[in-house]
Amino acid sequence: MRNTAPKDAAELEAIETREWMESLDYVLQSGGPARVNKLLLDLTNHARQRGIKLPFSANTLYINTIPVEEQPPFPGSREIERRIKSMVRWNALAMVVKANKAEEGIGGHISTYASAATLYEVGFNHFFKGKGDNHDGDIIYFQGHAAPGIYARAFVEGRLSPELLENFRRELKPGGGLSSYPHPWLMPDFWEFPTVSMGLGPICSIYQARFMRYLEDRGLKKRSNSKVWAFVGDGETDEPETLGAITLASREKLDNLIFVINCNLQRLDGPVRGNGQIIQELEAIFRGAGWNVIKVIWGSEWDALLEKDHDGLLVKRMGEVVDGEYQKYAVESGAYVRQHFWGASPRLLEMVQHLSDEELKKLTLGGHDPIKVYAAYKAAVEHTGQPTVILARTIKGYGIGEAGEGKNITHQQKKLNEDELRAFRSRFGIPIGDEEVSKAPFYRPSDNSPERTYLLERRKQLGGFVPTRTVQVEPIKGESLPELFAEFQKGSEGRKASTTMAFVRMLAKMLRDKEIGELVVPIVPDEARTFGMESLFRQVGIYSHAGQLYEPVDMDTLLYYKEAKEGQILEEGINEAGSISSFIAAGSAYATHGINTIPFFIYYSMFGMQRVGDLVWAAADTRTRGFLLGGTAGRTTLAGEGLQHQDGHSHLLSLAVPTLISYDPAYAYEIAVIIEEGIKRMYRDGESIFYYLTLMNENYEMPPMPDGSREGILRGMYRLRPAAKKTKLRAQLLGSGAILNEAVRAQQMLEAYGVAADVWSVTSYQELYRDGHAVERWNRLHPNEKPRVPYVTECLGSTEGVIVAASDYVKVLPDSIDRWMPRRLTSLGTDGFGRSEGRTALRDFFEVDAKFITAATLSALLQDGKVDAATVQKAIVDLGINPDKPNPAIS
Ligand SMILES: Cc1ncc(C[n+]2csc(CCOP(=O)(O)OP(=O)(O)O)c2C)c(N)n1
Ligand SMILES: [Mg+2]
Repeated sequence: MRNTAPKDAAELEAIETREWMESLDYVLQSGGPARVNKLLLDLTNHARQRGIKLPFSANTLYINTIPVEEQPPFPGSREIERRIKSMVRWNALAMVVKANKAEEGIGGHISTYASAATLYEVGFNHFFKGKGDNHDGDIIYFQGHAAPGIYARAFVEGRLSPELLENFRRELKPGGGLSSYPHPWLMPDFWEFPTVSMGLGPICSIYQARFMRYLEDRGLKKRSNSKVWAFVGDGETDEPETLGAITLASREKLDNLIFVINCNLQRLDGPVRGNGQIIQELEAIFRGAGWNVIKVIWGSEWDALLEKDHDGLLVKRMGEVVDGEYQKYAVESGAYVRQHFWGASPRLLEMVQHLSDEELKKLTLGGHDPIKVYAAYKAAVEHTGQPTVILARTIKGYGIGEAGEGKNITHQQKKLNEDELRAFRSRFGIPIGDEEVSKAPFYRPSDNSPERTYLLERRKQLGGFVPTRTVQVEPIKGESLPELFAEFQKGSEGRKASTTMAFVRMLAKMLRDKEIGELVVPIVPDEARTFGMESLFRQVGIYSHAGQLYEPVDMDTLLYYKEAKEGQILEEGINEAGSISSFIAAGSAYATHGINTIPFFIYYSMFGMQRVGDLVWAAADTRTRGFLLGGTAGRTTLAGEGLQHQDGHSHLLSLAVPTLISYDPAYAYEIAVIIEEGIKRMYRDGESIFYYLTLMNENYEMPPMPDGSREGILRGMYRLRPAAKKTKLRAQLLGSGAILNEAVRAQQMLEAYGVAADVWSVTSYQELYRDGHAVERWNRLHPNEKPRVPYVTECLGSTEGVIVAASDYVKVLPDSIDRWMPRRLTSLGTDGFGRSEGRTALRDFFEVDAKFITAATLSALLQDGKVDAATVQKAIVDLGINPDKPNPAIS
């Protein structure tokens, strides 16, 4: 009972607030944190029901998420680990400095690893699992620009020779070198995942984690504790791919996934968020998306200061300073920090009175403190039900001092002068003498040194070295394949079908196959119905970790939307980037998990190569195997859809991907031959290639497979229909994909003009192009040997007449093999923007239909002097061609 009445409303409020606080303290004491949580939640809801609009913030304070009291003891020897880390730091730096001494401009990065060293070392010594005995191994995406540090550690471990380090970024030196960044293609025993194109590592890691669950749920792999770690730059989070799929991870409760974002507050040009706080921004994004967020901002030295912060002044100050200013503290003196950070209030200044300027400057950040990093990693690996992101604050170029620590130029820093090298050496206590230091020699402690003994023991306990790429997979036998695909050689016997339908039937059969059935992974980005694949929903189910918690609206139909925990289809929604990330995970599972999964990713071809081309490139680097299927190929085949949908150039883009083999097939048997061969080459013979096939939705009769055409189908062309009878005027018509039937029709039309034409099916200009160049190169380098003959020349060399090629793709494809043709080539193709129209109108517009092929053939004969101009002119009129129509290539 108060004996004096409150003086005013403000005082009343203060008393009221205090009473509420005291009540809360009481509840905390008597009921614990869980009870406080519940109470606050109930109160919040109560307030909302009364119409109170509560402010929303997804942020917590700008301090470490894990309070000191909850920090686990550090289990290792801090001293030895510090020394190991120092050696790795030195070698990483020396590698870059040396490479640039040896060859000016060769590049490399010092500052990324310098900021991330503790984040990696704690992982290497305590968390990252290798694939040794009793371990499935973790899946680790190393930040691309930190590669020197990862090499340096492998060197200290004794896995990489000094010669290899010497040849960092000079891979073509005798004996080999080290690739600039993680590239499994270039270092197939070392790197597992390419990460250097920013954003691709993070999105691939999410789908990788989900694919691990998929394998477990389908019974293809035992459930394990393996984690997927993705090390990401804070600047890298600006790539849409980095954050674009994070809700999938929380939705699927991927507690096997850990992002470690190295928040050094800088990217290449300058600060990531000079005027804001990247850590707080990312915290809000990830918390909002349902992730477990662990902030590791302040090192242990700050604990005592924070403990003294009874009125929250320090925490408030921490939260209001922007990143640009924090970066400035990293390059400035202790006196500057005292004045500008602590000087914000006399109370703050008082808190650090006992510290010298030097001590103030040395207060470590969380990402450089093994104790804090260990606590975060431990909490992350033990967390269940959600993915975890660790936001670790560091300084870019940490330890390189005057040479660039914290400076805007630091990302590009590649050289250190003698003084700077000496300073770094001394700071990290590397036993290298003053006379030698300018040469930046590598330093590896002796085999029986405490550091080596410790580090090797740690790796042994954790299952072996990482990164290591190994391939241990049982090849498939493929004995049932010839029979499986045999029916497609017969043709459709009068019935009309599209190549997409034919493919879907093949897929359904493969899914039922005894040997490969369970390995097939169909992947669709919300396009299954477009491609007539809905029958598979029911046949094998759509994968869903949660099963199906509702009754689908179409339950009473035969082809209902069936989701199941053991479902086989990966239905990724409208997400080509995610789908191809799944494709990469499934197509490289032979190495990651020792399982030969065979992905078939079917999608709109326009939203493939050009939309997610960089991921296709990364798929190749990853040595991915599998099939990409571009639906409704060709600029004129997909009627109605128009400019953004009609694909006339994906084959041009796919041509550039070295391990991707592309086909534009026209008939079911061609597809059957290609897929059967592909499965054998990739999964029986272990070739690291993948396939791109375009499929169509145009229905026509599928002819039977001509005898002896198998090799030609695979190599790129074969004679489909020889001319009925040979006349004086001769022509060779090359057709592919959707336009092959136009060439067949032109063959008949040309008979009326006395021209006997052979029709060839060109299944792959890309294969013909690669073969032509390979042969040409061989001949160039072997002048004394009998020259080899390109396959195109072999096919057309002994033929007669003009050569006309027509496809539903850009003309540069046939043009690319022109030089190996025995005679000049006329090419028709679909350069230009598509239109919404019907097929007939489109083929007329793009000048690729039978009448244009006929006219082009006659025109070529005119140039050869075989017919006169009047004949061609008459044909143009007779065929109804408007010679003054707009040029489709530029209209
Ligand atoms: C897609 C892509 N764009 C640009 C680059 C060039 N690049 C390489 S590193 C880098 C800055 C990286 O900053 P951050 O992600 O913060 O990593 P840090 O080095 O600071 O750890 C840039 C722009 C790239 N590798 N990939
Ligand atoms: Mg950065």
